[in-house]
Amino acid sequence: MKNRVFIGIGSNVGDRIKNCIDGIKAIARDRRACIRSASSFYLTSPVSEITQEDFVNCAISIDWDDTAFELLHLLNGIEAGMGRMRSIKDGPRIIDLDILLFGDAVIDEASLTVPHPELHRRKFAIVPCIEIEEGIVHPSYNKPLKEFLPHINDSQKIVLLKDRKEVPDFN
Ligand code: PH2
Ligand code: MG
Ligand code: MG
Repeated sequence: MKNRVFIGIGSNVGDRIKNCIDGIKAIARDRRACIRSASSFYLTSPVSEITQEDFVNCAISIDWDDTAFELLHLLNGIEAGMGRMRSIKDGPRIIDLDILLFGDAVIDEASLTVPHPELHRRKFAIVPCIEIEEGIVHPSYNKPLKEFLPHINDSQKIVLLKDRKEVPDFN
């Protein structure tokens, strides 16, 4: 069965835009994935205790024809293939591919929590998702994702870097 999935993408090491694009292309190459939409690319301040470079963040929606755990396995493999080390929590990374929403599934397992546990607290994750689907609902709270934005601290900076109209078609 196919599920509509939102994946958050981030990079703050090396050529950050290229890393995000390479990550999306690698997802698109898997036959179980069909890319539906990509957001604009944003420059975002790190949400972390650790001093580090700003991130480039974006999101994609895909139709995924397998389980959430198989998708996690694919994303972990792509991250490793792009040279990501098992990095310190919230530290710098070449590429980060996170399952933000998996249809309206709520999963709470040791290896996977869906929706992403920080999604509703992070502007850099919410803004690209609602750009793709304005009314998208957070299934754990049964509340539109956009309604979390006014509660997020102004210290989280996010600026448009590359409009989605200039983002290549990934299929
Ligand atoms: N990812 C993190 C921690 N902090 N901050 C920004 N701006 N963007 C990220 O992708 C990000 C972060 C952990 O995955
Ligand atoms: Mg992450
Ligand atoms: Mg991650």
